[in-house]
Amino acid sequence: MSSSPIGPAVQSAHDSHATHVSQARSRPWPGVVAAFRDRLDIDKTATPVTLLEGNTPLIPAPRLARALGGGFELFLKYEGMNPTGSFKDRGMCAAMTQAVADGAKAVICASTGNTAASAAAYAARAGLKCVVLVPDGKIAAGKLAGALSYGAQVISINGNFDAGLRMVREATERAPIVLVNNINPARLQGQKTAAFEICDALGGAPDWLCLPVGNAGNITAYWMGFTEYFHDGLALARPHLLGAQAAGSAPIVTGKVVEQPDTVATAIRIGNPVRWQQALTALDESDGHIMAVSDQEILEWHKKVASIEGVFVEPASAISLAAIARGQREGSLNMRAKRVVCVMTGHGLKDPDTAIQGFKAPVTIEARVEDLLTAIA
Ligand code: AN7
Repeated sequence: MSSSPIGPAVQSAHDSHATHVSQARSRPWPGVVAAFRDRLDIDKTATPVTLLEGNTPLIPAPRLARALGGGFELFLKYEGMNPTGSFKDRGMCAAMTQAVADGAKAVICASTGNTAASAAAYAARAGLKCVVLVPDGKIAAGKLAGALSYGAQVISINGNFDAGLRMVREATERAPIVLVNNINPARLQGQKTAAFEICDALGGAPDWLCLPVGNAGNITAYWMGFTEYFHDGLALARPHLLGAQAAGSAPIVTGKVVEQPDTVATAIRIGNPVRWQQALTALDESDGHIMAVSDQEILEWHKKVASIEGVFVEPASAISLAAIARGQREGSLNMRAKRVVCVMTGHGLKDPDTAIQGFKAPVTIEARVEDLLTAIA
């Protein structure tokens, strides 16, 4: 028997290694529509429009858990690893699959950035025209670069996300163009698959699922996913939901529409969430909690998740960590002995400017090794 460097050490090592490899090769990940087809309420016969999104890492984060007070188990669901760098790809592949099945020729959305990039990519994949409305000057560089590169028509408006959404809703009533914001139910169908993946990976639901809340589509979709697995006996319980909003854009926390939302986390600069009511229902049914944190706290944890665990996320994605830190400190949350999943919704490369602003410029030295040895801190 030839020896295999990575095969199992016990009997018939060669055979079981070969079986393992051939299975992995014969069943590549097919993307979320094909992987969860039976569970998605979209056209069952449609050919998926996919970039093989989903199947993202659930990364154990023990050092970060200690930095957050310790005594609990923490995992990061790294949704920034999706093809366009955010969780939006899960919903967008479902929405685009349905749109193509319905004979659409063009799609449109308003966006703080990630939805725009995702819509643009999946429209390119499907051969559809794509129009995206973004708030002037308030979109992170990586998102704009994506939307432009994928070939969307990018229109900047003198107004925020909420104004953009009102415009695209009306435009789709007057022109033959499909809306792919999360008002589109197929979006939530795709996004709920993240809850399935987490349950599959953990062998059940976590105790807490923590995430940023902007338009509240994701929290609604997660709750749908956990609830479906629970009702079908694939998870014995459902998690508590912890939602987090930026203090300057916290309509659900304060119970009031925010006319001029403001936060460094531009992804969630949203003052009147579409899925507000469903978010309240999910928070209530899960016996969950929603809280607001300052931009300073967001930026603190944005840095820490990267420097402590090597997971680089965009500012909005760090907000649930800031919320846990504050909740533990103030005594409003008790994570002791719990299994906690924080959703890292977008990749750090989406917003390089905010990341760089948090640091002094690197020192420059002459190209001499003596100078290097002196400079090493
Ligand atoms: C990184 O792209 O609304 O509560 O237009 O990009 O489902 O809105 C983005 C939202 C969290 C909030 N994290 O999710 C858009 C947009 C990141 C995001 C959210 C967004 P929802």
